[in-house]
Amino acid sequence: MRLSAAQLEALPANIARPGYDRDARGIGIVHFGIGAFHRAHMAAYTDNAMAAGAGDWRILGVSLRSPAVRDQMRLQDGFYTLVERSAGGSKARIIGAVTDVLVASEERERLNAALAAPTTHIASFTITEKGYCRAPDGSLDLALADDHSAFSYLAEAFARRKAAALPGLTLLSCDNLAGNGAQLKRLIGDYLAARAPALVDWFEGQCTCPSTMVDRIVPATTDADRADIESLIGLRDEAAVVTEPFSQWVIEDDFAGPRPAWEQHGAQITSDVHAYETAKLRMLNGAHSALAYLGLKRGHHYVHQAIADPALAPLIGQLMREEAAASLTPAPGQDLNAYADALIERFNNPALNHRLAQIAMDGSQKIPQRWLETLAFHQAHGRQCPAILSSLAAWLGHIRGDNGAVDDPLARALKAVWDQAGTDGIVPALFGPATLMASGWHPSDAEAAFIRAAICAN
Ligand code: CS2
Repeated sequence: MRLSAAQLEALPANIARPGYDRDARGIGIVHFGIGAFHRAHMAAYTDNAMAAGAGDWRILGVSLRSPAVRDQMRLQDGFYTLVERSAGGSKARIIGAVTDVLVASEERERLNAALAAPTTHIASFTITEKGYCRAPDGSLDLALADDHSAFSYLAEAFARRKAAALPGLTLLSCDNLAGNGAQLKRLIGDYLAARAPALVDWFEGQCTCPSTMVDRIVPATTDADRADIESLIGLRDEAAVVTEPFSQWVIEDDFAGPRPAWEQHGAQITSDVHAYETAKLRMLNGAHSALAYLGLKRGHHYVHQAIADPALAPLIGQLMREEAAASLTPAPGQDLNAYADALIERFNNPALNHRLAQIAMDGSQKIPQRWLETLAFHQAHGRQCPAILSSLAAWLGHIRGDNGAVDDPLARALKAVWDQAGTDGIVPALFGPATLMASGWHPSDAEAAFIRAAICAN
């Protein structure tokens, strides 16, 4: 039997279910990119907020193209199980915050109407790094930002809201980009300037784009997880998500209109998220990517295996503490050493089975904010970062194809650079000025030599 509204009564008594009358609540949020991360993070905070008080904050989930999540969730009336897993065991609850999921390209008008509804106040995003359609220099790539990108749907909705004299929206990026709100704002501005210039002033005057730091480790759900959850709840749940007990959300206090009382359920609303965001990107995500490429090379499959490898653990410690943390200015009360300790403990969670291959995906979109900014900082102070440079060498091996097929929007282009430049030329050919991975970090001869030696040592 499948989990659905009609089956909630059949759940075992120890499985918590939404503590509010869902049908009495309206939609206040449209969320783009309704993958496992959103379901384990923002949707759970929103579910808690609705259980604790009034508020029409149900979420309409949007997939830009893939019907997979829609097909899983529609049959279940949007309900799904959220399981927190640690060495101590599993804790499951049912989340009801998501009303429905639609595929944008199939239900364009319905999406448009939802975004333009007076009751909708927030459009939020977990569309992954590549969903932002950025060119290597960070500007909007208009060829990527086509009619099926989030930008195009937003522009249509803005036109309707403006015509109806409705207030703007809060556009909430929950992706792992540096200054994610500021980037979203700039990219939407670029899109409108090119495609709908009459909306630029309205957007700038009416909408806001708070930056956020989002953190929860959410491995892709496997068939084994679904079987396990079926035995836990007694119902089949195709949309279940598995996560760690830890969760963190820091949000810049810059909303265009009302919002759920997320801060009463663990979120921090602050005037400045920068220190948290950069620490998370450079320390957690930076270490994650290093574990992925170095770990795959050493034959590991999961994060907890890679972090337990004595050949990798010291290097990860060095990357987090001596390279990433040393590049940061902590906020008052932010203890980066304690943060590194906590991250190592989370990486060690043996119950999560977080696949390195999942983290290794889309490296071209991830490593600028995870590694290259740290490299640039230290280079400016005359220092080298051996742990990051070793990780970069492992990534170069990865995109050459050393670990098998490469899942990255730039996979072909990166391979072409490799084929042309070879080991001797790959660093300047990929990271030099006006190259695919050009950034604020300009590799010195010594850094290039370090990476080359690390590639050859393998
Ligand atoms: C990971 C992140 O897949 C990846 O690249 O580094 O998804 C990471 O698990 C989350 O950002 C943790 O909050």
